[in-house]
Amino acid sequence: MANFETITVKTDLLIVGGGMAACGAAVEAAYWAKKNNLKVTLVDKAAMDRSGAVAMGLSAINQYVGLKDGDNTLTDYVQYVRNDLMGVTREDVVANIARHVDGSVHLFEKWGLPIWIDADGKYVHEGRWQLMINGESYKVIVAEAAKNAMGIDNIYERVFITAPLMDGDRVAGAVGFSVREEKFYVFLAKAVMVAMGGAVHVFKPRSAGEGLGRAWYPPWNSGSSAYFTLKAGAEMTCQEVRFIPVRFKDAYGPVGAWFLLFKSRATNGIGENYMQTRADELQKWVPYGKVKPVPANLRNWLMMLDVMEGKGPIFMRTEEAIGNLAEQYKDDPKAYKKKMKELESEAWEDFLDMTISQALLWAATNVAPEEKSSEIAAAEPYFIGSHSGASGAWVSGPEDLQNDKTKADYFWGYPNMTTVNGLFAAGDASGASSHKFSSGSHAEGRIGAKAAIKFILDNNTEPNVDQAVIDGIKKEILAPLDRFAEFSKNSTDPDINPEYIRPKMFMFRLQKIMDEYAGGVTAQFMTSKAMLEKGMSLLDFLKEDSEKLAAEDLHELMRAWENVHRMWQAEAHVRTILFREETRWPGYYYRSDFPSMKNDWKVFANCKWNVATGDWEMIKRPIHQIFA
Ligand code: SFD
Ligand code: AMP
Repeated sequence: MANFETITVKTDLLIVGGGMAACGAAVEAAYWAKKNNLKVTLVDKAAMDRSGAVAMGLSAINQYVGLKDGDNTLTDYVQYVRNDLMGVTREDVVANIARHVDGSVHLFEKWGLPIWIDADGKYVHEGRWQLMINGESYKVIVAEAAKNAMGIDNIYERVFITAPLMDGDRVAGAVGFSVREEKFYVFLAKAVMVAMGGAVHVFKPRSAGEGLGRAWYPPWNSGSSAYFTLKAGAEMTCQEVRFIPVRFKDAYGPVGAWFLLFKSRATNGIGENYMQTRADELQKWVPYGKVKPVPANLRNWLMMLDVMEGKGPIFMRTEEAIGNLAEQYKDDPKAYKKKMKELESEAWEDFLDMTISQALLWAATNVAPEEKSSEIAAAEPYFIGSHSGASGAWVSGPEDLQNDKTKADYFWGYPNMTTVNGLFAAGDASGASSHKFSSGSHAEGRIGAKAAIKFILDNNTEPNVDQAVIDGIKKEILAPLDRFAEFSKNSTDPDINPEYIRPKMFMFRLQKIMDEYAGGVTAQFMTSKAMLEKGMSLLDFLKEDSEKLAAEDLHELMRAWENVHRMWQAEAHVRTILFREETRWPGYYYRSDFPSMKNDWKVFANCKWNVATGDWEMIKRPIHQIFA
């Protein structure tokens, strides 16, 4: 039997994850912990310098409110998020992030991140809320500050956090294993900050064959945040609000810079602009159909209607946009040439900063963006609470932003604490607070970590976990290695074996179920009660077979558990789409049996897995408007 050495680490605050939210949490927690003589420990499955969504870098900071400069107010930002999410948002949590996000951006700049500056010394905006950056080293810069604050001895890299540890109704730490050495880790903590990102590859991606695995969001964000919080018994919110990003087709290059900075149009196969030809459709989704900017899912929806009518492909008119921007220099050949070179290099840098594979695809297919349009398409669904989706844990808001009506529903003592004592969440891990992106996730990590330190000071008792429980979990986590060792010689091809299923095949099966029954690309993002119920019954079989996962080595053991985490994210999603009997975000998913938005569904659809019974509970929570 696989019997790894067990390493036990005792700490006060445990931060699981090493991405944007975790780096924010690290900087803030280290500051307050030092003042109070507490210990903070951080665990990342990868190396913090390049882990998480910002691994390749980014070309914009998507949340900057500019509060001090008087550019915008908190109300402006809350209205933007509320409208984009068709009314479903926690205004207290959104505003709390928005009032702190500029501070994170200024820290990034201080730490060395180059933010574009115009001739007047002002930040160059991509759009109203977005700043342009030279962001290839964004993550390295943010991680360096976190590491300096924490001290390298308090950071564990390449340790995959597998599950929570509980002490009654309070979190007591986490367990995981090294992906490089035969070591099993037990972290005992008085509070835990969950910041393990969102979930990718729950649905079948568009990429196949030689491009297999390519996705917009990082494939290594595999639903660990959702699994961890669900298994700890935390209430979850917006599990139905997946994000379908429209991206450059096949290499998933982002479109924001093209639409906002380059002011590009997208047109269909016969040259029509669906935002104009389909404008009437927006009336069906009022009040959100008439707000500006048009909500992301409705922009998707108008495009999808064209595609469903066979009017594809859809093109980003890069050549037209670049031509328009250079037009005013036309009479001066030298200035025109210079402007064209500048626009060309900005176009390439946009991808080289954050989605290098899109630049590679352009090079491989002889695309010069100033000459030729590029195809865009709606990608497969992602679970990401920080971008234009909203899935995550249901967390307490801050006390000072509550009113008489909201306090009982939205506040329980510590900002960003989930419904489980001592368990905090930020970034993709916390729900109903979309549009925080990289900068807002960092700010939310800071908010949550400060509150977590306060929680520890108010509840400063040692966690108590039964050794027999830890022994049982260790056995369960390492079991896939034993299964492979015992049975792999029973067949000539170790991939095909009646005794077990390997993680890759398991993932394909999960993705096929989700794609076909829960409204993936193949189903044109459409589903219904009957489809979801059939999908759920197939997920039940998959769950049974998850006990037969086998792993040849440590890397595959990680793959095995990543897919168990994805499966839980999938189940929370299917159950919640089934629960919400309406279509609220048609460009994210469409319920063919409930094809319109309904007033009585203007609520949060929450869910909770009962730790004692294993049953799921579905809960409606009220949406309170706090800002004008
Ligand atoms: O253009 C475990 N994002 C963008 N944000 C912006 O501000 N500007 C942009 O330009 C953005 N765009 C963009 C973005 C992301 C990507 C991939 C692309 C383009 C191509 C979004 C942000 O990146 C995102 O909002 C934040 O990064 C979210 O922060 P956070 O902390 O919630 O997630 P993370 O950074 O991915 O970190 C997750 C961490 O968890 C670790 N981890 N550790 C231990 N055990 C486990 N089991 C774990 N599972 C995961 C990871 O290693 C990582 O450290 S654009 O498209 O809009
Ligand atoms: P994306 O590259 O699609 O992730 O977009 C980056 C940022 O620009 C996000 O804040 C998006 O919500 C926003 N955005 C992208 N396209 C548009 C658009 N057509 N209109 C308004 N905002 C957009």
